[in-house]
Amino acid sequence: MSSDTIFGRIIRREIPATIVHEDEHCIVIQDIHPQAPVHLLVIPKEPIPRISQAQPEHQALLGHLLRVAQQVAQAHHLTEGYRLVINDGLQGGQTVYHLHLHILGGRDMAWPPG
Ligand code: DGP
Repeated sequence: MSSDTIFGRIIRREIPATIVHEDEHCIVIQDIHPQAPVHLLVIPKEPIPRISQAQPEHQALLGHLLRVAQQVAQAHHLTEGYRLVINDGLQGGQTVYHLHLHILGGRDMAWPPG
């Protein structure tokens, strides 16, 4: 599976996206098909295809993505709570094979997810 996906093209500014955060290691964009009033994607610049393929050397990067998610959620005033989701592979419902963390907020979430 190629690691050059639509998210790689967004990171390289080859196609547009609404970018709400960028740093050395990741970008955060608005999801094009929002599933909640706030639906953001935290995307590492390194194109790791799936969380199941992350390696020990990615530990700091993975921690960074969580910390950025926390800060971006706070900046979007998600004070009542929010959900972080990583879909992995076919059964996990992953459609873009460049690791990303969904931030969903602004409404009550159901459990279990579908
Ligand atoms: P997943 O199913 O976990 O792989 O989620 C992929 C998400 O990416 C999905 O919620 C829709 C979003 N998405 C797909 N293509 C684009 C795009 O071109 N731009 C933006 N902003 N989001 C996209």
